[in-house]
Amino acid sequence: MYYGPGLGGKTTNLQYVYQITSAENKGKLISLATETERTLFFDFLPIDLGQIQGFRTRFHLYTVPGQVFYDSSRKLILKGADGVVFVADSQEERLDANLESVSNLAENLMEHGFDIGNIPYVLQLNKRDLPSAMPVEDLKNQLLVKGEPVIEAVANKGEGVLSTLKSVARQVLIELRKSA
Ligand SMILES: Nc1nc2c(ncn2[C@@H]2O[C@H](COP(=O)(O)OP(=O)(O)OP(=O)(O)O)[C@@H](O)[C@H]2O)c(=O)[nH]1
Ligand SMILES: [Mg+2]
Repeated sequence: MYYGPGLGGKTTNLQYVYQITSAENKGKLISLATETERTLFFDFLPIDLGQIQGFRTRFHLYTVPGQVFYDSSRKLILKGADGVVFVADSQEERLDANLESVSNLAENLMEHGFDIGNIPYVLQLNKRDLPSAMPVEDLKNQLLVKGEPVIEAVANKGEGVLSTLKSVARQVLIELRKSA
């Protein structure tokens, strides 16, 4: 599941994954959006990542709406999440929105009995191309929750998108193995 502040680039991550995945390995990309392309409820993309360590792996990718007032949608979708990608917007003027979204995530996870400290988790620092992007070290200081993998991205160009997905997928598989 892709979480993060509004306009941070969550939907863009899914669109890129959709674009580069061959037809036989993906289902439909379903987007429920407003007229202005803001996610209203969620985006959904089922994909097949092929064989990983002898497992045939299928993932259901979801994004949630980042806008603060859509919290009930976020809660509902978070309920079934096996892993979370936090898509941060690197621009300095979005720092507060990033921080608010991280604490909203931690709260909503807790409500479902999950611990942000245990769930597979990746921090994606998106929009690295923009002039007001904060230094990576500063963003890490502000946004890291537990020493999770950090991936720099320019999602609309596809940079960092796949490595983000692989990183969270790997963690999810490790968790599944533990419970198998
Ligand atoms: N310059 C730049 N623009 C980006 C990047 N990633 C996404 N965008 C643009 O940012 C805008 C918002 O991206 P979305 O993917 O719709 O953001 P979102 O997180 O899904 O937003 P909500 O659905 O409202 O939560 C779009 O115009 C994207 O093209 C990036 O790395 N750099
Ligand atoms: Mg969106």
